[in-house]
Amino acid sequence: MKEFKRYLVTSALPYANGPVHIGHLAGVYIPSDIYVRYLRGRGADVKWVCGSDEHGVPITIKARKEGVSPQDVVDKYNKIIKDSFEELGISFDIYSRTSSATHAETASDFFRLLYDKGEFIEQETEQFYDEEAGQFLADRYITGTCPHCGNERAYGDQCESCGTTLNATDLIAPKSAISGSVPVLRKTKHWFLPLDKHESFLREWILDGHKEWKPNVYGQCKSWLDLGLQPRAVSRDLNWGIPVPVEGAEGKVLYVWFDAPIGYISATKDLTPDWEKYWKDSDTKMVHFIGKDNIVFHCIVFPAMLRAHGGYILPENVPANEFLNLEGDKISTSRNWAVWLHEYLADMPGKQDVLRYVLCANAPETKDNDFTWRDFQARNNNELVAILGNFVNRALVLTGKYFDGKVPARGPVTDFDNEILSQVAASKKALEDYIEGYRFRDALKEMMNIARLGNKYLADTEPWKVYKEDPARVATVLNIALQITASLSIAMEPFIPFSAAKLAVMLGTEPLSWELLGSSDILPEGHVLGKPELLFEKIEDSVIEAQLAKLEAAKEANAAAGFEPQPQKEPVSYDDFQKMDIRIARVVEAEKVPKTKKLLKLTIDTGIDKRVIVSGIAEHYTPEQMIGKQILVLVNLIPRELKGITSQGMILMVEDHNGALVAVTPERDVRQGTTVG
Ligand code: B3M
Ligand code: ZN
Repeated sequence: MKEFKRYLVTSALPYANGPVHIGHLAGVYIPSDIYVRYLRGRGADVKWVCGSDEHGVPITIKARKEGVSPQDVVDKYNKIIKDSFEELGISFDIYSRTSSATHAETASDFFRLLYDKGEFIEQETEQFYDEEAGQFLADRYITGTCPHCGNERAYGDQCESCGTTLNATDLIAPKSAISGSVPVLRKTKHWFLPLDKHESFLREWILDGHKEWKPNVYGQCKSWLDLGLQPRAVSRDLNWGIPVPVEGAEGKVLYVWFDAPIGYISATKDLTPDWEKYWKDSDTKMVHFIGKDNIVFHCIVFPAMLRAHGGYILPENVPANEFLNLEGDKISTSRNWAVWLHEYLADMPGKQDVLRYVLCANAPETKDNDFTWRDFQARNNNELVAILGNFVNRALVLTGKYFDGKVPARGPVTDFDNEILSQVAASKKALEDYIEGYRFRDALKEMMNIARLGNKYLADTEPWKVYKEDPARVATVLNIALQITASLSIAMEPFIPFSAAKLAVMLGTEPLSWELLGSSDILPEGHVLGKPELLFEKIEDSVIEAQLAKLEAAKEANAAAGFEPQPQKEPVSYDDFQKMDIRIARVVEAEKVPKTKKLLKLTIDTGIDKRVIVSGIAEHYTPEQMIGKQILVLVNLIPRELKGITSQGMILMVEDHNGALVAVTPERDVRQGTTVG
């Protein structure tokens, strides 16, 4: 394996159009913070850069919605994000912004160099243009009817109702979201990066050269490459972003995904005058931490850009994570289904490490994973408090009690002592392998194993029982327990740095270097310890219930906000209404229609006859739930054939806000056959 002289670590630049939530943290920022803290602990030459991504269409949409300028939006969220990261102990060397002057210049020069080298293709395309607003429309700015499901509020890039990806030109009756006018197609010129030109290089570099990448990352790259790469537009018609630095490009800016990764370079420039060493010297190991939705940009597009430019190194690894869900549901900003970092910090003061711990323990490293508040509570109470906190507390309190808070002398050691000490020593290598292999969950478990070993050691040696008879043996035991505690404080630092710092104070040491981990002589005899305090406290049910209530409220607010009653239909006469024979009937038999998921076959008593109705409610009602129920039925609906069964009528149902069907029934039982009117 190649030895590197220094590291450059990057973490995805959060869009400055909203705060950061636990999904971002578990996917990107906690793992990268662990990685970098570990490297620093080893004394490595490492620079870690991040910053906010302040361009792109979503920011302009948000600004328009809130009636403020895009600059206002990014200023607001840049501050919220930066402050909350800092409070959580996310220890970037720099948190920059893509609206900085350095970045504008860097990105602009980058584009210009590629342009001058002939690395772009210039092409005219047709794009929707809003004549009233006098501007081209990004796909998100166009709404219309979805050609697949008829949803009248589909966007030019996607229908959120049926989930289909669309082109703006697919929409039926497109409308500009800016002025409401009907947009027209107009020719516009753009610059494209011909990814196809870099395809064979990328194939070799990734598919042959980086088989060690995580399977999810490697697999995604392979499927992109196997599909064949196409030229990608790197400019947009938009008035928010970095102007395309070419004549005749008025009103055009760099595509946000072109300038954002260059933000890593700009941030490094702002961090150190030595930036070129980190970007251009092949002795530098560059690692990009990202979420899975960013893989193509970091593994394919950005490397192609760097290569087209020349002189830059490429990433050694891109350990992208999958997604974190919340209480079984996809995290969603628009539905406010998230735990927002800034709110967590306000609600749970002093509990940064609990969140860090739980998110690392549940990090979606190989597959999507779920965060639940109950699990959060259990991990705090059963792991941090009961295992880690308990061991540290016993070691320190017993030393205070028997040896006046000074590290006692170590006498002869037993085989068991040696066995425990060598297991702690072995943890160092295991931790290193896990962290360097981006397996942070396993690394966290290994750290906890040190505490588990400590507990086992105290439970087996029982110093509190032995002290009276054999204080010298207890001195040895506590000396060893304290050495383990000191090792633990080193191992904790990357994961739970606040508690590690607190523990260092209790041990009366400065933060200790990684190399000491596992040593049995970290604390000399007679060393004076600090005052023991609890590292973690139990989290009560009420705290968890408050968080769950908050989520429930979000769900309800959503349901209320998302509900848009259908507009009133065309007027009908009373005679028209009278034509519909709606009556009370009772379900007498019910069974599932074989080989279907949705259909129930119901036999109903209509008062005039017994008849069969086939109804698409099997996912909402079991046959047993339907039998005996009084329902409303439109009995004179023209019969139709469903799965070979003639269905004579329709049962009246409504759909609730979760899409579940609810039967409409009379408020109390009435005679079968009674008509509604
Ligand atoms: N802002 C997208 C995201 O947060 C984007 C990352 C840029 S990294 C150069 O998912
Ligand atoms: Zn649709």
